[in-house]
Amino acid sequence: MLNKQIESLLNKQIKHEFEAGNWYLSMSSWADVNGFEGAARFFLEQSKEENFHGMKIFHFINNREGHAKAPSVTGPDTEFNSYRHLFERSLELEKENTRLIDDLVDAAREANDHATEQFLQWYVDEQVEEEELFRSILDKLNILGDKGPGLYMLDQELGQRTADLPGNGGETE
Ligand code: OFO
Repeated sequence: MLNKQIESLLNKQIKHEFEAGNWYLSMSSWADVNGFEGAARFFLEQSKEENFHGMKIFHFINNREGHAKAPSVTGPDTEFNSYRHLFERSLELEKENTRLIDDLVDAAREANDHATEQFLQWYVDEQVEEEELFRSILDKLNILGDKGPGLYMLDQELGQRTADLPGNGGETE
């Protein structure tokens, strides 16, 4: 059974995951409106992943006799300065999420809640991958450039992305 403090922190994390999902949805829309079809697809898939992360915690709370709360989420920005800005902002969001997950792991450890600590290990690993993903895209932008054929090629590559979700053949299964 979850203690109340861990339950409350996990509920806050659900909210954060859905807020991240909304940020990525907003980025997808900005990319679409500005003609970047690849990034529009990429961020739509990223948004689905974040919503899945939130739902995974949602089910975990209720499975452990807690009460998962459907979160009220704050709206993201709708305008971005540039293609590069989308990925810089994404990396910031992921770094912030890594800090929140680390705090949650610390709290679970202090509460001797081994099941939650083990459950959160999936998120710890996911954060390493997600920060690396956005860093690698920024590296490619540095190499290929922010406009012209280089940017077009990168956008095409990003458009190949499929969310790592159950049923999509990803590691999540
Ligand atoms: Fe961007 O990762 Fe969720 O947890």
